[in-house]
Amino acid sequence: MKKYNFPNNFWWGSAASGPQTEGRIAGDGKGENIWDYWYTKEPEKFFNEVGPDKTSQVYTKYKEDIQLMKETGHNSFRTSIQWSRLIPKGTGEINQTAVTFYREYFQGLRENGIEPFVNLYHFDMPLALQEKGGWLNRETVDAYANYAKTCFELFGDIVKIWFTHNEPIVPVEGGYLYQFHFPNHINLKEAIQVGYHENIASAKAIQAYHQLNQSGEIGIILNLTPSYPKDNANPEDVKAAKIADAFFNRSFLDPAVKGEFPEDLVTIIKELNLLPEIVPGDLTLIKDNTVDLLGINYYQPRRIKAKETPLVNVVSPMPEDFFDNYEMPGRKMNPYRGWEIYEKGIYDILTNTRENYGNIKCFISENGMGVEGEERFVNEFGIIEDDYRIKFVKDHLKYVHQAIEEGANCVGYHMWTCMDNWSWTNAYKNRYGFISVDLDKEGARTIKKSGHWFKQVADDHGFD
Ligand code: BGP
Repeated sequence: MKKYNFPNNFWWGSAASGPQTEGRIAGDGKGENIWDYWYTKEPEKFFNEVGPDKTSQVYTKYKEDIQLMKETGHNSFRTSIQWSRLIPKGTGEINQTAVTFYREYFQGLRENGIEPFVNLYHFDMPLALQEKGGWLNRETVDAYANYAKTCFELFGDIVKIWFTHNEPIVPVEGGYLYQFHFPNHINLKEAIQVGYHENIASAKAIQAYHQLNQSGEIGIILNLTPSYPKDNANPEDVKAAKIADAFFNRSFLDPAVKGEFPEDLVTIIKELNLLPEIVPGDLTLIKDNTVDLLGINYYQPRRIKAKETPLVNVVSPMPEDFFDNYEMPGRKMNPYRGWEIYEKGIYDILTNTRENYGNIKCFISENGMGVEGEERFVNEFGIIEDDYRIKFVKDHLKYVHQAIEEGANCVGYHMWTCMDNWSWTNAYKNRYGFISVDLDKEGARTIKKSGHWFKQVADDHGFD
């Protein structure tokens, strides 16, 4: 038995998404989403001007990729359905080519002993719906609920583990606060409405899934960023960290798991006079439709201190009116991506989930290390020697192990990601995969050292 031994039925694998991997094939019937559109309008906003057309070509290579997943120890794998591939305009006609593709893809995974985890929404609003306001428009919630039900009906015989959203806070932050997703607004009122609608949409999808009785599970995937106060002994820092936690974590975590919005956040939003438009019945819907399991994406923590001059900008308030981000001296950084590495954060999240969220069934749905310029680590056999990634995953897994030993109900670990993939405006800047993709050689794949290592860990159910 290994020193860091995990249960025999632990989920080992990785995560990806449709828009980041599939690529767009001319004539396949896919409709436009916000990424296709934004790229045609402002290609210069994307790293090296590489857009969503140039993804890792999973659409044509998925059979080969499934074999590579086996060679890298996967017993499970997450991707997402692209809403605009399945229903090109977001509502209405279904693209039958997409139905065939997804059925074969998911079935192929299952036949090879890889459980397909399927997410419904990974930042990819169909353009036709965005033109009517996207998540700002309540009609999108109903369109999404219908899309979700369609997916369950079309693929529910093969797929038994579903997710309503990946990181729903990101479209809020990127699209309505910090300008890294279309439509690039800066407007807290809109941000709150968008987040609220995503929560309602998630509950509606959960309701639809449970009504169909398909004998599977449905959850949500949240990127949780533990908020650490600069000084634990300073009540103002502690208070500021709690507010950041409410904005960025509990805004989705509490409705998803507890069926209610966090009171402290509601109070702040009320005081700002920014409550969203609520339709009668919404709060009961949220209460009655919580998740069966929780996916946790963890990359880095947030370090927070109290604002030196607390001042809410009443004309255009922002979350940062309530706290300051703090660059802790001496914190460990990923030198290739610029994000902090704090392995214990993963343990703190799992412990918080155990203690304060009813120890809901959960798994690590993303964790990984982005590296810019990874080609420089290629050895004479053409393999990327990513020892830094092995160390990163190992160091996090040790803390996952500890949390499980202490009772956390964590049933798996998925790394971000399988094949190096296209990452929104960062395109191929930061590589994350177990498997490299050579864009100059028609997307040729090579397993990295970490992929071989991971296979051993999965086979051995752990490591020493
Ligand atoms: C996560 C997203 C992924 C992916 C990853 C890497 O938050 O769920 O879709 O983009 O971040 O991000 P980046 O390429 O910006 O380093």
